[in-house]
Amino acid sequence: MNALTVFDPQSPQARAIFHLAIVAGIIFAAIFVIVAGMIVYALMRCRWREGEGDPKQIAGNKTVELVWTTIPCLIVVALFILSWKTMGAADPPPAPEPDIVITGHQWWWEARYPKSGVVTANEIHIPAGKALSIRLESADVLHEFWVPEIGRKMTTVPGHPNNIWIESDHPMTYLGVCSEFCGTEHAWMHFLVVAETPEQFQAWEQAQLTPAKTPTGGSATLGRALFQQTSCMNCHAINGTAATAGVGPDLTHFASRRILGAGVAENNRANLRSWLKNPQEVKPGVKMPNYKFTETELTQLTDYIETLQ
Ligand code: HEC
Ligand SMILES: [Cu+2]
Repeated sequence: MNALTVFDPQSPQARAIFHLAIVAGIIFAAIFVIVAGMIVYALMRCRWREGEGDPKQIAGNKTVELVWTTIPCLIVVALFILSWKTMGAADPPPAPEPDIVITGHQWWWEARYPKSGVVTANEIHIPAGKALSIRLESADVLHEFWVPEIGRKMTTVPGHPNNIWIESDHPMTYLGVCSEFCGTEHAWMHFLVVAETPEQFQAWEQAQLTPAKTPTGGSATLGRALFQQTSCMNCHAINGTAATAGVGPDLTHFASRRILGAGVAENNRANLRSWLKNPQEVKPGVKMPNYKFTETELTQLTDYIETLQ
């Protein structure tokens, strides 16, 4: 998986932003060197010496004033044109219908694909080589969606959808983060963007659309009953059961995902069990209660959730 960096752009959008940053950075560095250099030169060359009067005064010199007005104006105009072109490449107007609607929640990300009906959380799959129009919403407070290698940053604002484009040149997995402080667990609001070949993406979409299988007997069946008898259904959805709530992540294919609790832990059996035992210990402040399950109940529930491939 890629590290979080702005110096390794992997999409036309991110490259446009990166190139602007480099060009602007060079211009700013040149201005700094010239201005600082002139100050140092003036300090040495024109410093007061024994027996010397004031240097020649040139207040109101037209040529000098024209030069130091025109050059900065030209720099500003050049930066304006460069920014304008970058915005055209990195941030074109959104598509009429978004490819993915991503909603920031305290402290996880929901992803809905309106065209296919897929709903998932914290692991966003995209086909490589295709620009996708993303609509960003918030369920509660301000969050910020940021995958530095493949797109710009954008705030999610309650009641005001924002839009960005993301794209990946090739199949690769990227780390994304929330980059706007949004409460206790802001630091654990990570997500993955998994760019795949179009075939892999289609297969993933198909798999996500299948309802959860009902376990046939054993501990997992008891776990399923537990899921339905406790209040899990008030917050979670599992397609193929009566659970349809959207307060917490959709769990229909939870076991196929790589991360748990928006990146606080790797998704494996041991971590899932700790989560169900006491989510507050794994992710303090998390909006899921501690049910104080017995060891047997924990095993049953873990067995059931592990079937949600
Ligand atoms: C009050 C709402 C609420 C209830 C009730 C609730 N959860 Fe959660 N659950 C959440 C939220 C919110 C998250 C996401 C937390 C985060 O990552 O910050 C979550 C996360 C999870 C996750 C990890 C999902 C992921 O993609 O990382 C699992 C598994 C889970 N809950 C199972 C359960 C089970 C089983 C029950 C019932 C015993 C239950 N939850 C009850 C709100 C709830
Ligand atoms: Cu956040």
